[in-house]
Amino acid sequence: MIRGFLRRPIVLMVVGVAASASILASSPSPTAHAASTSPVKVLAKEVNSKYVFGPTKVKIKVGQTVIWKNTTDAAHTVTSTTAGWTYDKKLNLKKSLQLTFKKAGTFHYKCSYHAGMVGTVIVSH
Ligand SMILES: [Cu+2]
Repeated sequence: MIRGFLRRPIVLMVVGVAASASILASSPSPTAHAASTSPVKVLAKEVNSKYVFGPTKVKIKVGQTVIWKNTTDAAHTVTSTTAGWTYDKKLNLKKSLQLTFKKAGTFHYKCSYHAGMVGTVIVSH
């Protein structure tokens, strides 16, 4: 009588552990991987009365995102100057753009409004 009463909760516990183990096995990428793909920020900013992107050059991994944030009092663009990469977006006042790079390569861009306002994203595996 007492043995039969005890057996049931133990069986339920084993089933519970097996179920949670299979959930863990099918869950997506671990924390370490997520950290390496966190977004990188590039600011549109004013330095010595000139608008610039800073950092001018960023290095990221495939699948990582670049966020351009406009901290200036003017509108800008992020416009590709690289063959095979079509990108031309307006970066309005106080706004951000974000783009996830899915291919390795070197991607140069400029602001269409301000000569010399350029940047580069280097994407590697
Ligand atoms: Cu600009």
